[in-house]
Amino acid sequence: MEYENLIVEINEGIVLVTLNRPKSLNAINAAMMEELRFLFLEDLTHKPAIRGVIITGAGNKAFAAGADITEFLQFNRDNIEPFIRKGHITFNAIEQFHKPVIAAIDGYALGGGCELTLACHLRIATTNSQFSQPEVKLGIIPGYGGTQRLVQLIGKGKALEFLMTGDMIPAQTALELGLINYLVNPGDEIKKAVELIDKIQTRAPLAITSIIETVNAFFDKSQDGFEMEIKGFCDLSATDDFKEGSAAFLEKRKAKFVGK
Ligand code: CO8
Repeated sequence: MEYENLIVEINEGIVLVTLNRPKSLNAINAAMMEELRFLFLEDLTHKPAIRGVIITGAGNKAFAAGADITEFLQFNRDNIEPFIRKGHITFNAIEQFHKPVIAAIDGYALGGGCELTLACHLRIATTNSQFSQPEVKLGIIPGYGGTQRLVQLIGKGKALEFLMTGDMIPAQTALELGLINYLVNPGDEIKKAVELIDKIQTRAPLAITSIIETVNAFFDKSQDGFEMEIKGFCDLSATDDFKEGSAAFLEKRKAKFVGK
């Protein structure tokens, strides 16, 4: 697939995905959603040497100002569901991706754009950033998992306030709420994301994938996260990396993990 709404660059195993519709503040239209789905469920699954993914927005005004409102008038009760389901499938794939996915936010992260950041494993935002789930002002609710992931991240009370007011909250407040992991100066968001991926890469890769799966299981009612942790731990105890990690500690040297 040719990407027309995303720029996808791979550099030293880090995939930099830029939402690229700056004239519409990177609003997520149906075509961009399909490209994101293809990227995470097809394209990247064929690329073995990926260390992590960074998602950012083109320009310095927005990460993404939500779903593309110009497409809304065509929607009705009979035709909307496939679009909403595709958003869920895509954002679930991002959440379940086996390597760290980090949102690097500079500017507005609104509606579906905010929901996209919530599906990422970690969020870094600049001091210029603002967050909102303004759907109630349009007569709808978040449709890409926002009602669930926001509660998971900041708790029910704050999430209800955020969702029912549709207020814009500045990055500093987002940091205090635990909505973002790091607050940085504009221009430093990608650097900080690379720094985190570099650090995570020094840890055992199979353990990182297991952490992602097991933490996600906590929020999945069809899974028993405790059982998954037991299985994950036992499986990892059979890996070369477990032997290497323990030996390196005892020999007072840095571990060299191979992902086996
Ligand atoms: N969709 C389409 N175009 C947009 C969007 C958007 N979400 N946001 C901004 N734009 C466009 C504007 O229309 C404008 O275009 P033009 O230059 O052609 O007039 C351009 O981007 C620049 O925007 P503004 O002139 O409005 O810039 P301001 O700095 O004055 O304001 C704001 C910036 C505050 C971000 C303002 O643009 C705004 O409020 N945008 C809408 C935000 C919003 O309501 N987002 C939520 C959408 S609903 C949603 O995301 C639900 C997801 C799940 C359902 C999916 C169903 C398929």
